[in-house]
Amino acid sequence: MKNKSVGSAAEFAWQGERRLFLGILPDSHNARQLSSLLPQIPPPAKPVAVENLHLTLLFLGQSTARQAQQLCDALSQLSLPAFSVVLDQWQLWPSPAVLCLAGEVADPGLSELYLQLLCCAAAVGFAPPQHRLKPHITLARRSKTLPAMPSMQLQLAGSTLVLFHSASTGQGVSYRPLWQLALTQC
Ligand code: 3AM
Repeated sequence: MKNKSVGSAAEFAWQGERRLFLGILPDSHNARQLSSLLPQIPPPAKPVAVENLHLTLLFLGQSTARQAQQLCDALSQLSLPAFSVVLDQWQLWPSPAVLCLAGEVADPGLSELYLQLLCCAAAVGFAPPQHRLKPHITLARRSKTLPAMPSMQLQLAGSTLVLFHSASTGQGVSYRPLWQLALTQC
């Protein structure tokens, strides 16, 4: 199957820099599963807005439009593998104070995809990540302790790579898809 990218030149026309990351959106079934968990998170943790739920593959940081365009052009030339991942561990990450549903990198497709993302990002000048990939979806911020949460096995299919803009708005952060690329099913 040929890769198909979606995104227009208009998406890459911003002035200055934007905060970007590459990731995956949950499909509608996953989104329903995750949505059912959000009301069960006790305060003071603040559940993430449903429309912001995502799995981060690679945080890129500040980027010009030109640099983002170069990255997307490079990624579009490749046959990037689709992957699956199971998220089934509730974890509290103390330093960012986030509650997440996490899993392990078990699918070789995910390892290969991540390596290709690292290579392309480095080639266009993005700094390397400071931590290894830990697949997770953040469900809440301002989490102080790990709450008792129902057991969950979220089977996530990574079939579309998304470039997100992490935008600060008056209502808080918003993760806006700028560009997408279909991943190749093996
Ligand atoms: O919600 P998650 O963890 O999936 O944690 C931040 C969030 O992902 C992560 O990028 C996503 C969008 O903001 N992030 C923010 N700053 C980061 C940094 N300096 C970072 N990841 C790595 N390094």
